[in-house]
Amino acid sequence: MRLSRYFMPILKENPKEAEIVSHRLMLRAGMIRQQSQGIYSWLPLGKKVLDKVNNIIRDEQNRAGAIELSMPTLQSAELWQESGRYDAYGKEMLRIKDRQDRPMLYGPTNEEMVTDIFRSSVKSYKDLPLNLYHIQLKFRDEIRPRFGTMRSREFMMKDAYSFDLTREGAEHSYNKMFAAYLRTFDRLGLRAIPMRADTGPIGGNLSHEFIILADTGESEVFCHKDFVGFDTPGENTDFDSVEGLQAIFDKWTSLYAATSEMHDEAAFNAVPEGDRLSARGIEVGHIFYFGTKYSEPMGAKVQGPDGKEHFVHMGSYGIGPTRLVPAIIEASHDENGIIWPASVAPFDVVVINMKAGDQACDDTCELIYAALSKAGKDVLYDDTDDRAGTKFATADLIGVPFQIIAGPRAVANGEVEVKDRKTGARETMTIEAAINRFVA
Ligand code: 5CA
Repeated sequence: MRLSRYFMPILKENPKEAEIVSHRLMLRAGMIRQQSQGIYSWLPLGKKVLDKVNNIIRDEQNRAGAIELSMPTLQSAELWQESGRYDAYGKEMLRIKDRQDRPMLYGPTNEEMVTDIFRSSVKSYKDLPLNLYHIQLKFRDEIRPRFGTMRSREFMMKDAYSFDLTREGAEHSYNKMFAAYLRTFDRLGLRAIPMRADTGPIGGNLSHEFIILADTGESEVFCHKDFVGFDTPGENTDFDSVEGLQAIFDKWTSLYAATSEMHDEAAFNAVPEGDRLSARGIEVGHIFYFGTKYSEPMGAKVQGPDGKEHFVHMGSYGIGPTRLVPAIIEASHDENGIIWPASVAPFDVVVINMKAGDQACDDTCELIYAALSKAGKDVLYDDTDDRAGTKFATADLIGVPFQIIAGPRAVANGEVEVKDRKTGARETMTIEAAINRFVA
């Protein structure tokens, strides 16, 4: 992508409304724009990162055996009257009427709708276990939307819903998502700790929140510090192995970890003082097992091997991609801007032409841009006529992992500079070596 033809509205000044660093940097880097309170557009640079986050989430959901579909944002109130949540949900639910005066709502979550899909076509235990997910916008009329897309009113959620014949089966389904979440957050460059959590309006009694430790987090959390160094389940994790997944769950819940709602002071004090971590955190995922809370009132049942009808045991599993993007920034930035982990970086590398219009600089940059693009790299080419200093600041701000800098002096020697955004290390090398560094 040539920057001269891209749309990346960088802000020079620090936006006053932004209280935390991720919100400030997302606005400054031209990733998002607020349209009304708690409702955001994702501009091209932000959209690229969000898509990469979603693809990692999708990949790990699929690996764990979940199946993607897409449900609408607008739902009929009738479904929610069946479960009893239409009245219970309160003011967070945005209620709308259509032209026939029928009550509708903008979905804050999808338990009812997915249960309706399930009951309409699954009739036998032979079709279980089943886990259906989608990545879709939600709306919650939060009292205090804040921190940009960290807590917004319209936000994206990956929500998965599992169906099993028995409680034991449902626990295995829960463990699959538990392990998938550990892998997902690891691939996003984050250390997320599963903590026992309150279930709120979703219901049930088994629930974990996945929390990233960050000073700007909204949750108060308490845990054993050893979680910070725990190994993440590997790529070869067998999601069909009941024992294998139980072992992962047991290990990751063997030490104390709880959010403030579930905090047990006495149990925490039993942890040796030097191992206690009392911190703030960002909730990036939340999983629930709630048994037959929805299947019973909505009549979602299957025929079991005993020939009888059984209400299915369900769980739901949420991740917030539009919260994850700022959470990654909170965990990875410096005074100059964002430092993206390679897995979600909007571009692999940025080529900086320090003197656009200079024939040798232009030729060198074009050559590198073409070679890397041909090799399948996602390259941003800063071909604008901005001052070199402005270009460096922009490249640092938007956090692309590597910069290839072509200035007249180096280019005269057939050389360019390669800068690592994270370490700041710069290395001068031949043009060919620079290309090979990313292509090889
Ligand atoms: N149905 C269940 C799981 S599918 C559910 O709704 N869970 S939740 O309420 O905990 O939300 C799941 C995830 O969505 C949260 O962990 C969080 O990452 C994200 N999320 C929730 N509310 C917001 C919000 N206002 N802004 C941004 N992300 C949010």
